[in-house]
Amino acid sequence: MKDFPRKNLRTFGFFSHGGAGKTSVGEAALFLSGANTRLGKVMDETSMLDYEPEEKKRKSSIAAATGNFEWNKHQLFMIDTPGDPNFITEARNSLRAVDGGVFFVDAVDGVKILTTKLWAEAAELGMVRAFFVSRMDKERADFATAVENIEKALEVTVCPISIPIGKEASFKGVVDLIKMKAYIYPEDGSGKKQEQDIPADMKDEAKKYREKMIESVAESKDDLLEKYLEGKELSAEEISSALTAGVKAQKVFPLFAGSGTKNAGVDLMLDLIVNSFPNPLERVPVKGTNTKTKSEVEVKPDANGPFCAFVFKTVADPFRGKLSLARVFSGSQPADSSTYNANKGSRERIGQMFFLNGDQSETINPARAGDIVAIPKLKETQSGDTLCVENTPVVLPPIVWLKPVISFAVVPKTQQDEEKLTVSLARLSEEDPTLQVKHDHQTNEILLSGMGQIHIETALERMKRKFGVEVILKEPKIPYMETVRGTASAEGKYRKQTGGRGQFGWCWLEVSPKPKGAGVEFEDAIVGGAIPRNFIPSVEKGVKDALEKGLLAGFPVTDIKVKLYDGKYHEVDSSDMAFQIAGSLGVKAAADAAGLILLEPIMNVEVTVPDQYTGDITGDLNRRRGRLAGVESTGSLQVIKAQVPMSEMLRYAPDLDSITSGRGVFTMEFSHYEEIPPHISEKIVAAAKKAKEEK
Ligand SMILES: Nc1nc2c(ncn2[C@@H]2O[C@H](COP(=O)(O)OP(=O)(O)OP(=O)(O)O)[C@@H](O)[C@H]2O)c(=O)[nH]1
Ligand SMILES: [Mg+2]
Repeated sequence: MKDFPRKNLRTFGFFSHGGAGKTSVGEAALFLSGANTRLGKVMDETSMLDYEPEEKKRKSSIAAATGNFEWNKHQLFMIDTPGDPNFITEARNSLRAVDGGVFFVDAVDGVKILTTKLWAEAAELGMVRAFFVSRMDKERADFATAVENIEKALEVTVCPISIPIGKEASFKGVVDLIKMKAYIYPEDGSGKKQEQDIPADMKDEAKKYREKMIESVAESKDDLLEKYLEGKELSAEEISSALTAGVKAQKVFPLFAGSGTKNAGVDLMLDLIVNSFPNPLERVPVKGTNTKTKSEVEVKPDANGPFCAFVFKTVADPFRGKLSLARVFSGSQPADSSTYNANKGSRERIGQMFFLNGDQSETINPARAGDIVAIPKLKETQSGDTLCVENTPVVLPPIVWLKPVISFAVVPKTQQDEEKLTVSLARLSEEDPTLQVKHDHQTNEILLSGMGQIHIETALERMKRKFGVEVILKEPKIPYMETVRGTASAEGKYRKQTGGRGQFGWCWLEVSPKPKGAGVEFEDAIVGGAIPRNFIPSVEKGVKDALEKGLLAGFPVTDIKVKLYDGKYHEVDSSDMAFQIAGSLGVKAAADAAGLILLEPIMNVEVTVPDQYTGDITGDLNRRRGRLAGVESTGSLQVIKAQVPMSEMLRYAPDLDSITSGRGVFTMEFSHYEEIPPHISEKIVAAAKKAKEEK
């Protein structure tokens, strides 16, 4: 790559829900610019951006990929992000690395929730934004409906710059509304367009959209608006300069039409990025905190300022080791040097640095403001950390990781797999902290939690490919608990006389319920030495072991108080073991008398869907024994909040998908334990009994 002045740099990302055509347009850009010698295709597994084997297999992106190419004497850093909710973290974090965003809308499907969420996050970051209405050649593609849909769903007015000529199989090209010219793109995907006059049957439509464009552009420029209202013609230059000002002020949102696979209309969008997106020194300053003075600071985009870069992604590469992807916001950093991680408070050694084009790398030195670079082998740095100069230590806002919504138990396939499993899972979760690993002591399972089943499955495929570790995926056991309903007392008596020395332990216990979440309490209320001091811990151990193993269906007993208030002993035959057994028998008898019940984990669930699905969702949550906590609306979306038992939510993701045709998303986290209704509890107890007998 040539050495470009900073003002000739642009960074941007592609964002939207899955399948809207981002990667395909990214491939068209790489091909048009000469960064790729052919037009890569997602479907043929020839995409440079979807290069990971798991992406090729699924024919969709699972990770953010960078492209780095030249366009009109400018250097463009492009990030193509995945749109599947399973990998939404990759898109959210990429928002932090770019100065502009192109939001993709499928001409067939319109805007989906994920796009709405990313749009809102981009707005909060003060990012300039544009739209690309893609897949114009698909059956049922409809440009006018897509535009209407965008304006309603995102509550914006768009500024159309190009509109399609024809649609579905007869889609041929686009009309450039600034120059008022038609461009016809050849079928071969070369992108070598032919300029023509606007077809006669499209003149009215082009005029209508041009008016919409001028109204949008002129809105923020009074003199232009006046001239337009007086009916005077505006020149292409006047429109372009107002457009650029409006885009940079985040008041104008240009919109393009086209197709990635046909390589049509993509060049116009790249022209706009070069002409109207800010260069890295013009972007809004990023806010951070100086860790020395604890004061808020602004990191100005200054090429000569102190070095400051944000790590937005980490890749565990089996060959290159760990790669940290960072966006430089200020200053520069040479290779073979050291930098400072302000989050960890430690120095990091930097060897080489790279630009990435798909999985191809190009060494660069130094890294400068605006660059998106890959840095290998940083020791302590994680995604979300800030690299900077030690005497001006700045921490940029860390990444707010989404909480996982689904858990599976993983079982190593072989002994060899078992040995490498913990380390490999740790590396996966370093790469992607929305994957969480937990050892559940109660069920003795290794739990892997993530954003969805596909998220977990692809992570495990990656683990197999990168580290050679294989596992079997199982639904996790629900961590039920047991407790007592009332207060009751009973004796626990253990006596054995088998010639010689016997066994003797005798205790009286009272059990009573404790408040939710209080756990287990053991009280020693023995007076007058009914049981000698040294045997009281034995009773306690017997009681606690029995509670841990469960008294009803093999689940730990909680929220219970056990009081030891009387007992008997024998000078010769009493022993630690005898009192442990007495304790366990006593607590079982007392708990039986007090009434044992099963508790189940209840989750806080939040489902976000377009209006029309609200009824279906609340009905479905009802059937899952959910309790509705409220419905809030934000724009055209409804957020439904409910508390639902965990056992009813294990397979929620695919069900939500089928109810809403993929237009719903949800989050879920643990809330509290609650008593299970008797008819369900009976089944769990019977199953536990059966399992015990079979053992
Ligand atoms: N006919 C037609 N198909 C397209 C077009 N763009 C993309 N496709 C197809 O639509 C599917 C999705 O396209 P992608 O480019 O992978 O979409 P994406 O937005 O990157 O999807 P994710 O990576 O899952 O977020 C693929 O099968 C493409 O071949 C287009 O303009 N016309
Ligand atoms: Mg993609």
